[in-house]
Parts: sequence; structure tokens; C-alpha cells
Amino acid sequence: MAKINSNYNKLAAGYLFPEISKRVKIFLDKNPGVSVIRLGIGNTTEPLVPGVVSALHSAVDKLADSKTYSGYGDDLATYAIPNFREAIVDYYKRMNVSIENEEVFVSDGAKSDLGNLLSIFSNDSIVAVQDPTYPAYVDASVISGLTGTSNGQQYAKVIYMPCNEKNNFFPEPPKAKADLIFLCSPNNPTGAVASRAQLKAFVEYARKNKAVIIFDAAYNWYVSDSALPKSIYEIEGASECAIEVNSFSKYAGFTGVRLGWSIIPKKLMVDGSEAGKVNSIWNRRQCTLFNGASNIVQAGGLFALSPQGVKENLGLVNYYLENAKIIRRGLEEKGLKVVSGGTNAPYIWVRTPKGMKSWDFFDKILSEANVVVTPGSGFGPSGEGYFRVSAFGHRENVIKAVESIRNKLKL
Ligand code: PGU
Repeated sequence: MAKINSNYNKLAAGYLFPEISKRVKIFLDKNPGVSVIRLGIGNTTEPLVPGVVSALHSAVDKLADSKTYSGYGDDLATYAIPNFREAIVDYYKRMNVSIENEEVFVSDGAKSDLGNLLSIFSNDSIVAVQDPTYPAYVDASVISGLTGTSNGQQYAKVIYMPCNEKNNFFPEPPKAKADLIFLCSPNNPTGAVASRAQLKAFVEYARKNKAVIIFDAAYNWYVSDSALPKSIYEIEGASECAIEVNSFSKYAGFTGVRLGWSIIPKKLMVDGSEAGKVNSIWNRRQCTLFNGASNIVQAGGLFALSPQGVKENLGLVNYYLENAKIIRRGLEEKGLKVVSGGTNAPYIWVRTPKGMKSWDFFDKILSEANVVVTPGSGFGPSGEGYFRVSAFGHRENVIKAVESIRNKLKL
């Protein structure tokens, strides 16, 4: 008799972003003629840069000719196109980080790897997360059976590491013993960026406890302050205890195109397994369950990592950072308390006025100013009383949203 994976029944609510879309749709159905500005989900809006567009076009043309046609990737380990892994290795070299080709695994974006990676670890692993955090880490852990049940606020087996105004939105390593630690810097949703010293404390913790850090660097191109680390591997010893997951989504506008990568260092050690084992079982997992990212898309990604590609895409990143500045300033002028983000990150983390609950404020700003934000409590219990504003959007919409908040939101 077939049965469902009953872990799905433990998910406390619908996934955050479809839940928001549902509420916005209900609002629009009730208010015909009203239009809203969406600064909720972190979805890119600006076109791909010209160099990426022509790389994509020429990759399509290659597929139209038997002399240049290619099918499954030649590199059976990762299904990367020629030179793709080398380009990622070079990208790390620019940060003085040394990575080998065989440590690079191409993906169709960060989200799938962040969830799938859990399948290579023991099913009694204890997961630790920053709180608030990108909801996919916790939901993927629930589906993998690692969390126990929820009391409506927290899952019994998950270690929540509160990020708040007292610790500047980056936690210390937990007192309890975690096996898998999700860290995200620049952070979603708070926009806080970990310092070297803060990451070093986690690397030390992980090495001491034989834990693995899953470091999500999806927003690292937004770090313009050179004192701040962009990769966990900038910290000595991290290649023994950390996996890094990255994406072209927020750097090159590939949210719909889909491309990313993960680094599984050969030196990575886990309890009871020799160095190289995690790398080889992830390789085995990917060969069995994944046939790579589209070769067309990888050609676009390859250009995005070239010097000209970096130049063009940093223009895109700076466009969104300028949006973040406009939002930050506008909210502060309105008298709202911006507590984090918006400088080295595309998210602005704001306290709700008068201690309002996050979802109540979501409804208020939607109905009064017709602006969609993301309620902080959707990212975890410590997000209650805050909301996240995304800087991804057309400039004119961002300006309109700020104007509307200024003129219509009643504080
Ligand atoms: N990691 C983090 C920290 C993210 O915030 C997001 C997207 C991803 C990974 C996904 O990257 P891909 O490479 O595109 O798979 N976060 C957005 C979109 C919502 C979602 O559920 O992915 C956000 O608004 O938080």
C-alpha cells in the first residue's frame, strides 16, 4: 500500500511566498481597479546583460549545427560544459581561495541543492538555523524528517539561533551540539553580513563538533565592503567543515534562467568518514538523480563569470543596491525603524510600528499603501514584529512604492 511521506504533514504552514501571493490575490479580487507594487519576493526584474544574451544566443546556434551540437555533458561527474568548472575555480581564485575542479558541482540554482544536500547526511542529524532565516532550510529539513513536530512557533529538534538587534543580526555558535548548520550571508531576510571573526567562530565550532556548515552565498556579489567575507572559504579551516552553495539568480538575473553551483571540498570531514567521502557521495547522488543544468544556460553563466561579464553584472547589482538605498532612506524619512540591511544586501529589515504583528502590518501596508512586503514572522519566530522589503524591482516602481508609503501609510 502506497503511503505519503508523512513528514509533509509536519509542515506548519504553506510555503511563505505562495502564501503571500494568495493573500495579495484575495486583496486584489476584493479591490478591483487597485494595483499593487510588489517588494515582497526577491525576484529580479531587470533584463539580462547584453553579453549574457549573446552568449545564450550563440549557445542555441551551436545546438542547431551537428558539428557543434552537444547533448549530456561530457563531464559525467557534474554535467558541466567545458570550462565551466574552471571559471568557478577562477572566481574563487580572485578571493584568494583555492578550489579544485572536482569540488565544483553545477546546479539549476541554489534552492534545489540546499534541500537535496540533506539527503547525503544521516537522518538523525540535528539542524541549526539562523532565526529569522530563508524558510527553505527549515522546510527542507522538515521534509527530510530531521525536525520533529512544530508547536506552531518552532520545530522540536531544530536549534534556532536568534538574530536580533542585540547581536546585530548575526548569532554566536549554539551552546547545543548541531550537526548541520545553515548559514546565510549576506542574510536573507535581515540583510546582515557576517564578519570574518563571526564566521571564524562558526568554523571553529564546526571543526570541534564535527559539524558541517551549509553556507548559502547567494547574495555575496552584493558585498561591496572589502573587509567583509564573500565566501566561507576565506576563513582558514573552512574547507574541512563547510559546503558552499551559490547562484546566478541574484547576481546575473538568472531567477528564471536557473543556474548555480555547490562546492563540496575533498577535505570535508564528517564523523566516521574519511576526507573525500562527502564529495564522492554527492557526486554519486548527482550522477543518479540530476542530469545537469542546461548547456545553453551554462554558456550564459560562463560569460557572466568572465571579466566583461562581471563588469556588466555588477552594473545590475549596483542598480538593485541603489534601489535599496532609496527604500532605506524613504522608510527612515517616514519614521519607520530600519534595523538592518540595504547596504551590502538587497533586503531591508524593518521594525513594524507600535509593536504590530508582522502579518497585521503586511495587511496594513497592502491595504493603505498598496505595497507588498514580506512579514518577518514568515522567516522564523524571531522575525515577529519585523518586515522585509526587497530591493528587486524597476526603479520607477521602487520610487512609487516609497512615495505611496510616505503619503498613504498611517502610522
Ligand atoms: N538562497 C537564498 C538565501 C535565497 O534567498 C534564495 C531566493 C535562494 C537561495 C534561491 O536561489 P535560486 O538560485 O534562485 O534557487 N530567495 C527569494 C525567492 C524565494 C524563494 O523561495 O526562493 C526570496 O524572496 O527570499
